[in-house]
This record gives sequence, structure tokens and C-alpha cells, in this order.
Amino acid sequence: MSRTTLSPARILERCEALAALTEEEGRLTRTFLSPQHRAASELVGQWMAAAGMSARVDAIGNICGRLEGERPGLPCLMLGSHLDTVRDAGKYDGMLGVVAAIECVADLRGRGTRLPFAVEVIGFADEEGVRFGSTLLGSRAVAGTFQPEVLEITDRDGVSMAHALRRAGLDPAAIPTAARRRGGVLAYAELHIEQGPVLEDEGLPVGVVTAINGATRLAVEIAGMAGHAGTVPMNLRRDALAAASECVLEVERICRATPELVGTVGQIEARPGATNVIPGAARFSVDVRSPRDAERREAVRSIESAIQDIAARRKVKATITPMHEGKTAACAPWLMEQLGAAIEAEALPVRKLPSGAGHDGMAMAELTDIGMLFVRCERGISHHPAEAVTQADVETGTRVFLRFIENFRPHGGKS
Ligand code: HGY
Ligand code: MN
Ligand code: MN
Repeated sequence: MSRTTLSPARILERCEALAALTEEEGRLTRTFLSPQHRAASELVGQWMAAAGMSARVDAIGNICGRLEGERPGLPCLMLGSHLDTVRDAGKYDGMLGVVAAIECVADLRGRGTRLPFAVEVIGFADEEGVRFGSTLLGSRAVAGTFQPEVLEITDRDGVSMAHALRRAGLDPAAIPTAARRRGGVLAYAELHIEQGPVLEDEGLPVGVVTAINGATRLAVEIAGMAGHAGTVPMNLRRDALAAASECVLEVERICRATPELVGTVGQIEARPGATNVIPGAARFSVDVRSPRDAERREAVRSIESAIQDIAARRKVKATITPMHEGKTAACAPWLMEQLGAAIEAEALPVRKLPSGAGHDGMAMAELTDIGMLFVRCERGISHHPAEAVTQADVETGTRVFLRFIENFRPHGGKS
């Protein structure tokens, strides 16, 4: 790989610039179609244009950049990650992958490299699913698997996804136009922080992902009976929050029983939410993951049955709504091999590892083969403001990714 102009400092500066676009004072939160999300897409679009790409916003709000190959209209190697964040997020989950991919394209263009394929970079609009609960919205639209029924889901202010799209100047009916045809995409590859402790524990800057664990998300509503906190005897209560709390502990008990199975209740809310009122209603989220789909589905069945048993015993009503189901997505061996070769060319060992975290590749796997390159993150911390990477690791990860792009050959393609 001839002398490059990659600038890890610029990548980190751009992650800082994106981190300033937050909906919540004093912490980073950027959700699907918020003004801050749209500002982030605009900023990324400018960086794409400066890298020599054409940039456009697609029908679901993804920002899409394209650098043509040696002649216009060639199928593309698609790169990308997401621009939305969790609440009180770190600066690198998603953003690092988008910014590093743009840096690679800028370098290729700067050296006048024309590849036998186009290169596209996508900043996906919603991977975390924070605003509407349903996740991978941007990548599902690109993969052609977007489910229109999610347009009716409302956010915590009662705004439907369809209405949010229209308010953002997008047409929900046009979402199918974001879908790519299979022949136009040679592969999807994503650079992402590991969000776990393995690379750091083994003193490695990068790793090759073998598979992305499958995940199920549920929304649970508990309907009990509100009442005066001072007058209703304990044995006559139908306390929705107490019932929800017992369910939370049951999720933990069920998932603790199986190695590699994980279950989380990340959101819980009691209504009406006054100190002196017995909660008449409660709602909470459930997130279950495993490397094995059958095991995850079995755990979800056990959790649903436990919730109904608790509700019956406490004389409350439980309504369970599936919000997301993503099966385990295997990374393609041929892409793992090409990523591994790029790591070896940097005289580094090739460490292969699964991803416990979900990624847009789960959706993109419905359209094309996927590959992922992990970059070490400090102490494995993620989904937290302490999420951190070193400039040296960003340099190594981006150099490996650039070499992968430059040496990329379609599956079974001529080397
Ligand atoms: O939830 C996840 O694992 C991903 O960060 N969306
Ligand atoms: Mn995340
Ligand atoms: Mn992510």
C-alpha cells in the first residue's frame, strides 16, 4: 500500500464534532430523525463530499456517499456504520466506523486510486432503536427488509415514526426506494469498536468478527390498579411496578442459568409516577441475546411464560409486544480471510471473535455477505460516556481497513 495520508487525529476530531450534536445537555444522546441527527448527517455528508464522494440522503434518512470505480456504475463495496446513539452514549459506537471509512475513501481518492468497483459509505440513521424501540431501521431499509408496520410505533412523546419521517421532510411511502438490488453490492464491511474486553485483555489493537449474536427485544405493559399509598392494605393491591420488578428479577434468573445467554431490562417506567400513588401501570423493555438462536428463542419463551405467571398471581394484566427479532448473523469466511490478510500485512496476529453487541450487519446480511473489523476500546466499556479508543489503535484499525478496501476482491473474484 503506497504512502497514505490517513489522519487518525482527524478521525478523532470528527468523532468529537459529532459528539457535540446531542439532544441532552451534558451527555451524548442522538436519536433517529432528531434535529441533532439531521445535523450529524449533514456534517457527514460534507465530509463525504470533501473526500470526493457524491452524497445524498435516502428515503429513511441514511446519509449515503459514493466514490465511483474505474468506470461509473460499477457494483460497490459498501462500508458504513450508524450515526444514532444510545442515551448517555460514548463517542465512538457507530461514529468511528463512518468517519474511518470516509478517511479511507479520501485517502484512496487523494492518491488517485481507481478501483475495479465503486465504494459506498453509509451513515445509518437508526441502529440503536432508542426512539421507537425497533432497531436497524436504516440498514433494514437498505437491505429491503424494512417492515412498514413499524411506521405506526410512537415515541415517548406519542409521535409516530411515519409522522417523524414527514416532519423530517421524508416520505414513509418512499422507503422501499432505499432498498438496494443484490447485484449492486459486492459486500458490506464495518469497522466498529469491540464494545467488549477481549482485544484489550490480549493486548491486540484489532480483531476479525466471526458472527453477530442474535437478539430479541420485547416491550411489556403491566396494567394493575392505582390507589392511595396510605389507605390500600398490601393484600388488596394490584401494584403494577411491584409486578414488573418481580419480572425483571425473573429475566435475570432465567438468563443467568445459561452461559453466553444475556438478558437485560434497560428501560422501566411506572405511572402515574407519584410518591403517594400505588403504580397502576408499568412498562419495561426486555433484551435477550445469544450466539445460538434456538437457545435465545427458548429463553424468550420462558421469560414470556414467567411474566404471565407473575401477572396472574398478582391479578394484573401483562401485554407483551415483540419489538425486534434479529437472528445471529455469520460473517462471510471469504471476507474474514481478506480482513485477516490486511491485519497480517500489518505484522499483527489475526484474532477472530464473536460480537455480543448488535450491528447493522445483522440487517445487511439479508442483502449481501458481511464482514466486520473490531478496534480495541479501553476497558471494553461502551454504551457509556467513558467509551474510549487510543489514537494509535484508530491508526492501526484504519490502516488495516484501507488495505482491506484496496485489496478487496469480490467473492471468488480474480486477485
Ligand atoms: O444493542 C446493541 O448491541 C447495539 O449497540 N445496537
Ligand atoms: Mn450501540
Ligand atoms: Mn454500534
